[in-house]
Amino acid sequence: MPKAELHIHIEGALEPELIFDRARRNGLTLPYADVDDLRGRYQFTDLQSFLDLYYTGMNVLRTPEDFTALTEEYLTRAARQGVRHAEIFFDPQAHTSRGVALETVLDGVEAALADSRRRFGVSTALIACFLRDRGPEEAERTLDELLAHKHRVIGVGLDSAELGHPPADFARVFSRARQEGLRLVAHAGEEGPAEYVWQALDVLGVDRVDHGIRAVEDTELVRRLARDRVPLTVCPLSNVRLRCVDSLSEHCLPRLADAGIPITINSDDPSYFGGYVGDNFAEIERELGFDTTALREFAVNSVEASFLPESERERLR
Ligand code: ES4
Ligand code: ZN
Repeated sequence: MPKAELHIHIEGALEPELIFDRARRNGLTLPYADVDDLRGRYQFTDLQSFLDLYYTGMNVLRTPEDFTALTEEYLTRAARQGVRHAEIFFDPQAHTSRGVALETVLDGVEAALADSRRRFGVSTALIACFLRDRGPEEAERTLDELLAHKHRVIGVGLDSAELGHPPADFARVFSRARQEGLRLVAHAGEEGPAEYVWQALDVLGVDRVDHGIRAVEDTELVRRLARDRVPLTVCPLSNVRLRCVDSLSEHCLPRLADAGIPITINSDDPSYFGGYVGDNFAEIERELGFDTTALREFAVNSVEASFLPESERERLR
């Protein structure tokens, strides 16, 4: 089934084996005995407990070649699971804040994206996310830096620790990004309340909502998302691993889909959450009993919800 992946953090595709490989190449010592020791620590209680390991893990990424290797590994795995187009998030501030230049990240990632269509059969676009827990002023400075490379990203997003960092705080930086012609997305309603989803829609004016699962708690919001056909990029395995839902069999995605919201299925941070996008499809099929028609609809939604121009969508149908 050809599909687009619309919610993947490239830094979350960093597998433990690559962490060790890059630490060795960069002369860094890791506080883990081996790959199994590191993987054994991937037991999360909430979003923050994951983010702590996520930001530590990416500390081994120093050179353009590190980012190229990371991106090639992701594209290899995604292609094997049927991904034909990927809109890839990256976190500029997670690198610039530790002395790795934005150019290093962009040059390295793009070296892999440049021949992705030919090598992997995957078309790509990049979305730069602001780290909401570092505040709106730093987000504005990050946008200034990004605008020197405007042609290299298709849009901006908002991620990291959600609670206490509402979308409305980022009204100005998103308004500027829109004026620059960038597409807009934001994580909202992952751990945060339905109110944050309203703000993503009405204050930021996003094209898609990342996660958005807590919209299920607000019937008026569910009607709004369905009426305006606002896509949600749902990440089922992520939601279970971060305990945003109790179990996959109790996930709200059937209720959101039945209400008429365009739902897409995505991997989020596949190295940390136990699977790539095909694994997410397989698990929801098994645990939620979706039939082939329903799964195909999620795949079709991902193409329709992508930022691909109409002329390039035929390839994915
Ligand atoms: C993230 Cl699962 C998730 N939520 C929020 N921000 C993130 N950054 C990377 N993964
Ligand atoms: Zn995410």
